[in-house]
Amino acid sequence: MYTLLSGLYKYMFQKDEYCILILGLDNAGKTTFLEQSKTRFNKNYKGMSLSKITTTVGLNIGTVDVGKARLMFWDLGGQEELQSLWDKYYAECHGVIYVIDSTDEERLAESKQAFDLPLHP
Ligand SMILES: Nc1nc2c(ncn2[C@@H]2O[C@H](COP(=O)(O)OP(=O)(O)OP(=O)(O)O)[C@@H](O)[C@H]2O)c(=O)[nH]1
Ligand SMILES: [Mg+2]
Repeated sequence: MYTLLSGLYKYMFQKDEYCILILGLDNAGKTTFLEQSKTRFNKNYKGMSLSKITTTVGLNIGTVDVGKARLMFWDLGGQEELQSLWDKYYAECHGVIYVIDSTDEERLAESKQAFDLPLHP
């Protein structure tokens, strides 16, 4: 009976969790995108001032609830020396968002190169 009730409770109230990686070069706008998404989708979330966002060293995690789904965003640092860490997270994630600064034409080729980084399973 307990199993039945807890199963019903989970079905009714627990959200499906998905992990989404946010990748892209440093300065592409990954953390800004995540802050904007949290502000837009999470009621009562007072977003931090966008001008206070500094470069990400390591990992920045943000959660956004959309309908019955809970999206856990993993926003990784995009600096060159941090890019080798990206593939450590692929196995754990359900999806990837790759952010490109479309106004930074000089770095488009570099961005493609980082996107094409070989995987090291
Ligand atoms: N005008 C404009 N500026 C933006 C936009 N998105 C980000 N920026 C600015 O670009 C700079 C870098 O943004 P971040 O969100 O820190 O970039 P990031 O990809 O997280 O960088 P790393 O953490 O170093 O990998 C900041 O000064 C932002 O304010 C945008 O859509 N428009
Ligand atoms: Mg960042």
